Amino acid sequence: MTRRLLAALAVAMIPLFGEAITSAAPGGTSCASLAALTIPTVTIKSATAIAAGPFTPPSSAGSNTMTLPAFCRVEATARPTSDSDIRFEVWIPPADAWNGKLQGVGNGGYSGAIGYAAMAAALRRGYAVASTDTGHAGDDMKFGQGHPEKVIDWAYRSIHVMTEASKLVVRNAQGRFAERAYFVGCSTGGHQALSEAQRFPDDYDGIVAGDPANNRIRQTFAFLYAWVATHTGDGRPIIPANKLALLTKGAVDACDGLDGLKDGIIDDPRRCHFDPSKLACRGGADEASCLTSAQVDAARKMYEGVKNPRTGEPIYAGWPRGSEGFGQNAIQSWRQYVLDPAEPMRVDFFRYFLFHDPNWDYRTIDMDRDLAYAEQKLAFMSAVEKDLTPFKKRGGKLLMYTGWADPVVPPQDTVAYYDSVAKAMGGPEKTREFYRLFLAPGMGHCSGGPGPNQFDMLAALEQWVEKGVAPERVTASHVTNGKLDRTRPLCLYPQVARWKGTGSIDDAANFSCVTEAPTTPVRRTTAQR
Ligand SMILES: [Ca+2]
Repeated sequence: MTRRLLAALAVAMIPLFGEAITSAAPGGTSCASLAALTIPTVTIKSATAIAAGPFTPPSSAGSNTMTLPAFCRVEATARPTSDSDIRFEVWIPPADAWNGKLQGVGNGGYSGAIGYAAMAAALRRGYAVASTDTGHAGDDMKFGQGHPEKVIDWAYRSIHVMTEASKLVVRNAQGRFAERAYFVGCSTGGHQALSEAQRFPDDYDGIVAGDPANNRIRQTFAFLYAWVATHTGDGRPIIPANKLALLTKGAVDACDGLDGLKDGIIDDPRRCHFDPSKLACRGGADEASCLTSAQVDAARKMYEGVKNPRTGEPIYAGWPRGSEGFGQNAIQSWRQYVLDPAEPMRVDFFRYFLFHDPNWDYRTIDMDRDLAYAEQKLAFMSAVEKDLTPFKKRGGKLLMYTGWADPVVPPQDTVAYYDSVAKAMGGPEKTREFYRLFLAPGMGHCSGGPGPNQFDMLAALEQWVEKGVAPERVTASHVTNGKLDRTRPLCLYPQVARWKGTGSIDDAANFSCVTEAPTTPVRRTTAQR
């Protein structure tokens, strides 16, 4: 009785102190006073109550004005080492709008920028949300020169320190810890997601890892390989941009029907063996409608992927058929990460992170010796640990997805990582108890593509973590010019979506998730024959 009375009085008194909008929560600390919070190695720069309405993030983020509900904005810097400068923000809804949960959001590329758009999306769902610039500003890699601790901050430490500090900030704002913590990221965010599950299993209850660039070192070697394979000795692209769509059309024409449905989508590129020589020009001509032998050769190398020159072993998966050029933007093709750059993408990894030589010549690469060196020197840059026992034991749930037409992170590497975890964790059944993979046919890098590519993995994960309902299928939508024109189920790997034979092929309800025979026939012993 007395406590209720005090609580009522406290609420009634708030306006007298002018804290009606600055208070994050009854029972918590007012927003403004969060600035006085002390967390080891963390400096809080500001804590500001933001009223509902338009909010413009700092100009360096290149973000537009967004319309947001009211929140408490906390800006902070973490310095886990003397060379660290990890900026992060925590946005906290008012108590009555808070869903009781915290969300950490991931980054893209080497992006030294806070992800305001992702923060906004989380805030609108009622989450308290945190994002970091990963410890440096800007997308280039020169920050690593002479700053090994900053490379570690980028690779995995920044997300962890952001997460630990954010939990305390939210606790002080609301008067209690968040009941659940989720991490959501794609691309580098997917790398960060897997890194968290592997390195810091206590950080998050649920994790969404999209199109993960977690096999970072090998992916960087693959970028170099791909650039050299697709450029002339003097650095000009061998395949012109306007022939990429031709390649995709050739691949789709050859493989669309393999899944039993001619719908413009290659369901599983592993089953597609389209050879670009099918598009070869006759008699050595170079025309817009066909490929020269050099162009055929370059495309083959992209599909094939980088191999160890000494042993012949694959180093990293090749790019999937269907990823060559399926849209207008450079990111919807091989252009952005392979053909357009004047030098191999991420060549500064070698210059500033690995060899400490700004003049290092990528043509001197030895894919055998240099890869071994990189994986010894910078092992922490990848997140490829197969044993996820600690994450599973603490009850963590991990949802991973990727686009089968991803032109940036070849999806076969993502599948290979999942399979390697399943093997290490006692098989597919035991792995599905805490870690599930969903493949999106015809989806590009994190979004876009001819296949359905919009879905809500976080909602599926919330059901799993909070209600124990593990996702079997997730409905994905395809939108053209703002109009929904197709839905399909994304199926729990290794299942695939198959049309039931009746009804619209643009309606997910008419599809079942089924198990098909493996792509590689199982070898039988003589006795079994
Ligand atoms: Ca098809």
